[in-house]
Amino acid sequence: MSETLRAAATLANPVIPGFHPDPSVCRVGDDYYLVCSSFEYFPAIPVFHSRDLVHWTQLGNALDRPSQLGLTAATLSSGGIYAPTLRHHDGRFWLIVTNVTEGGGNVLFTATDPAGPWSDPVRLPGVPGIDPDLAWDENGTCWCTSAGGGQVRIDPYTGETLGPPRKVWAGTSGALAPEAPHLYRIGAYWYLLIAEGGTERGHSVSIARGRTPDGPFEPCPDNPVLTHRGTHHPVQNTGHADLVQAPDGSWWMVLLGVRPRGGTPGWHVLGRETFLAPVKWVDDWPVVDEVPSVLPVPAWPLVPGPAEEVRDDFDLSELRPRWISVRDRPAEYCTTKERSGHLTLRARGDSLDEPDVVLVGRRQEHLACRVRALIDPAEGRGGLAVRLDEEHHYEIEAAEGEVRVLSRVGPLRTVVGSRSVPTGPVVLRLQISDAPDKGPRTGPDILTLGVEEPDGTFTPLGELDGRYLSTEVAGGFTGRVIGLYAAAGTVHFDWFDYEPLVP
Ligand code: 6LW
Repeated sequence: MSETLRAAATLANPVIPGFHPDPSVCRVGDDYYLVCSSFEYFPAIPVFHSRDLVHWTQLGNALDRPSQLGLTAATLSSGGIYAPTLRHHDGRFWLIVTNVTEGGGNVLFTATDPAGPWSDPVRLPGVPGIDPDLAWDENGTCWCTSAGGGQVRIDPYTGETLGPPRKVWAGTSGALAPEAPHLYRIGAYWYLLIAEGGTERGHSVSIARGRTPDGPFEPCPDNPVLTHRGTHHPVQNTGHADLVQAPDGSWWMVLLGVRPRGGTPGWHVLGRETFLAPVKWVDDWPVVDEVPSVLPVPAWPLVPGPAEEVRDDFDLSELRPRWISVRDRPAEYCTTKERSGHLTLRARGDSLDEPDVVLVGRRQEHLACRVRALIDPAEGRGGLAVRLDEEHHYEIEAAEGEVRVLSRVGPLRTVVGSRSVPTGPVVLRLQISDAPDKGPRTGPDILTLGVEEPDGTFTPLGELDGRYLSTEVAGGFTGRVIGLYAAAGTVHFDWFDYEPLVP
């Protein structure tokens, strides 16, 4: 790649690719921090850091102790932890989320270091709704505004509500799902930013302003201030935004969007991703032209973080922050301490269909990629999986002497291919590439699963259509997660490679 191309690639939008929806951002000095929703996955709420708004490095996960959240088997896919707001106030970071699992509700956490540790939860039983926001006025009063819940003053230290919630603004025109509120004091006004139209193709961002934090709010005459609905733009479903000002005074919006591909109706497979867009102000209203596919070079120096290594050798005592599991990750089922330099997984359920599957995965963040893993199945059965949810996953599974490619799509479970292999460790491989053109019926991508021979050549055992692991087929709010799992007994993984490819 030429230097020019490499420079352009580094400014590609999304700034945080893969299943990273509902971004919320704040700045402290020259540092930006950003969090996303995590749904049924544990640890929950990934926390990112950036010095330039373009390059983001994951610092950790805010909710990394089971005592902070209750993701039990009652939390099905796309349940769990929704739509955080991250703010910095009074010398600390404040994070508020909704746990939609029964008994959860809106909960608040604090930290002095966003990398953690984060506090135990402060519950907010008096705050109804989802997508809670936090804003402090000049008197230090904390306002909590939520979708479907209205607005209420709270004591953020105790979780007590001060008075009953009030409805403040229902959006511009009776559009579907006014949600994701964020309240800001900017100049002479209080602004209430929301998403409208639902998180699908009709998604949009609207804004209203008033003189006080509780309104009354006057809608922007140009609402929605951002939407890509009904356009050919490769980024769709744009909405659920948050605003941040750079130290040079410029304004930026982080938001979620998706990249549907293939024929009609288009399928997105990486979930809702985090994009960045420049914001101008005209007549004290924000103007966002569109979400650029390649970002304009900002006025400040770019600060790329460390390049992500292809291989994880499982040589650290703790798993890196990108690794997530379904609902929980007890040490007796998942450890790097049992066999040195290996990830050891012990099965609970007997397949990825089970709510208590033992899976350690990472988000698929690139449209095309090659993934490899070395498994020792001598004491059990397990493998390499691509998971959208309990009912939509593909996997290559190894047991002593045999490997099989399995597919679960809705109610159908199929053994796609199998073959015998010599006993001992085996390299499993997954390749994801663009689908061949079939006109309007072209799918988004093809997933090829198979084994590597001792001489390194690849033997595919199944070539599967990627549309069945897309949100348009499976539904829900998440995206693909690629990972290692155990389905019987104990399996050991020596390493895991994830290599982005040019599609
Ligand atoms: C979230 C809502 C939304 O609560 O999707 O796109 C929901 N916006 O604001 C789940 O992420």
